[in-house]
Amino acid sequence: MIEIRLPDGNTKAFEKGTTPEGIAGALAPALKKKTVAAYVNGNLYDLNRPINDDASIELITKDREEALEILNHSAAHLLAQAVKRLYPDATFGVGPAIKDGFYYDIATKETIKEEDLPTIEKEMRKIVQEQDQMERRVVDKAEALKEFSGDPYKVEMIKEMDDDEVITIYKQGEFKDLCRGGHVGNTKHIKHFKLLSVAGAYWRGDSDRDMLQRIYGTAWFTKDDLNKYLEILKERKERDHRKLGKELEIFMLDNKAGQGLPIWLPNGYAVRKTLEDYVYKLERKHGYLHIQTPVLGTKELYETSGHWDHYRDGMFPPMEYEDQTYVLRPMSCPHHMIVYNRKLRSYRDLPIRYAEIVTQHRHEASGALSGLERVRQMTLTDSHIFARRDQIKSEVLSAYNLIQQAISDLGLTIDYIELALRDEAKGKFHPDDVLWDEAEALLKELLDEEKIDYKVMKGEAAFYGPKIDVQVRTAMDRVITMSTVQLDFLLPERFDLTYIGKDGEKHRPVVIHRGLISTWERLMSILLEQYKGAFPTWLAPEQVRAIPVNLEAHGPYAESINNRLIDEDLRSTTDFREEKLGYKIREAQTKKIPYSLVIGDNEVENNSVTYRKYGEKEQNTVPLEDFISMIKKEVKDRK
Ligand code: TSB
Ligand code: ZN
Repeated sequence: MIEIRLPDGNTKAFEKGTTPEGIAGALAPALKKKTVAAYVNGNLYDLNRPINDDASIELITKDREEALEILNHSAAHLLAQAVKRLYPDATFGVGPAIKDGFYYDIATKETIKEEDLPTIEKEMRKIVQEQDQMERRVVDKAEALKEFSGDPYKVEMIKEMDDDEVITIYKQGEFKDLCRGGHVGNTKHIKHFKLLSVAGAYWRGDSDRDMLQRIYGTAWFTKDDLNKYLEILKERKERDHRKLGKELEIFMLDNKAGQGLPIWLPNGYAVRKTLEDYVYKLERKHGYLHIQTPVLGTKELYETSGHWDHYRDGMFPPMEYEDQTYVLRPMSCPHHMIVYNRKLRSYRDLPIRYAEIVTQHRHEASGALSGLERVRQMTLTDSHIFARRDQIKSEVLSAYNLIQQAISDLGLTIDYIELALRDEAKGKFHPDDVLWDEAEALLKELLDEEKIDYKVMKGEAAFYGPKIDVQVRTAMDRVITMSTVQLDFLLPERFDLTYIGKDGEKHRPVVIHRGLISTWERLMSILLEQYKGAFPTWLAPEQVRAIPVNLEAHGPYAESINNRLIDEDLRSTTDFREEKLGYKIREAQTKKIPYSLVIGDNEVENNSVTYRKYGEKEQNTVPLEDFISMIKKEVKDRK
């Protein structure tokens, strides 16, 4: 017999070799049903793993977060087993649990397509019926290598393990997997699951290695939970900016035009232009000076800045032209340094805040590209602020406040702040530790003083300095870097920037890099998902569409309304197509236009409009002038 200590402090005697399942069952039948695995002396034990010595135990019940992870991890094994049955040549990479699901990376000769998933799922259900025990076995390295000799990816992982590492193999039916474990003990416990999608994934995330097929799935403890989750996924799909962007004709991507190089369509351009006007005005109010610099720069420029040494992976390859080598710029900072340096500066001139809507190009792995969210040509709401040291805090703070305001004007919310610091161990950054320490300490101090919570991200700094990254959570539940404030002592050195101080001596300014509301591309992806394509009036590509009931009788009045609205800086159109009125009204709704106007006799006679607001049932008739004031106020208030 062995003594098992329970979390309440009591101990109980059990047969040697009892399992977490056995213990749960002995305590209460209901508990057995709820238990998924256990911590035995703090170590994760499968539901069916024998306990051979005295121990303390903490059962993991279904209500705990890690229970779902254990279930999903077990489901990944189930998936692999089913795939191996259907595709006998399959070899396997890794198959972990992830948030709300699992995946497995698999290599097969025959490509696995989305249509194949139901067949695989059916095979998984068969295995569940078979009620296979998921048995754990400890092996040494030599044995592990022998067991997986047919699985090159597993062999690679085993070879990298320490010689004395405890290696475990899990076997269920005819299938075995290399795995650290934490399983539900028997395939019969995996009841409510679904395979979701298949995508390409490089082995070890390395684009120079094999491309495997990653099958995603999700597993839950109840049918209800599964259905709820599938409902959320459906909702997310409807919000997917790639889908909305196409339906609403915001942007397009075309492989012939180039991967990751989006084309902005008329509706997208209208929103982008509105945003640009908004940023321009906001920045002018806050003392920014707008400039425009080229998308191309000499390699020498980027050698001076350090981008060539530290950021080359993120750049397109250089091109030779006349006697020079040029690069597509990945960032605008070097140009802004040159603009600062064009004349002598005095301490009285600072701070100088150069702002630019910067088009730039970056190399992003093709697998990382995603709609507008991550692209290869992007246009950033950028700024570089040149300041004296005594101005750093107030400048960083006012940059941050402006970011806050812009995010709130757009109807978005900050999820959290990241403070990205260097990682000395990486050694990739500028060697001047004193400058780095000072820059990092300053940002920390500022966030602390302002009582702004933040997460420290070691190793995530830019090569030229630490940064504050503002994270926004999308409606698709992804966290994305939206805005950034970066403190830089390095580029001023590299470009030998100076100003003449009060003392008549030369001093070095600091540079604050600031991204206000990300790039138009990323921002648009977030806005589309946030609003499900139904933009608030101030941002809507088409704010008003005037539809005459009868072209001849009401067309001229509709046209005059349209012209009047355009003169008032509103984005208005008319629909004069030879289509049925009902069709036109419905289309204005599917295009999510905030105001559709139906113009008939009554309107012509009274110089009025009858409007219907997007998403509302009732119509209102008001004098034209009232309509104009109302909508203008709405735009002004950014409601
Ligand atoms: C703020 N030199 C600074 C600038 O002065 C800079 O470029 N910083 S950055 O590298 O962090 O990029 C600024 C912002 O661009 C990021 O915060 C992010 O919101 C956006 N961004 C970065 N890469 C991409 C991409 N591939 N696609 C779309 N947007 C991107
Ligand atoms: Zn910059």
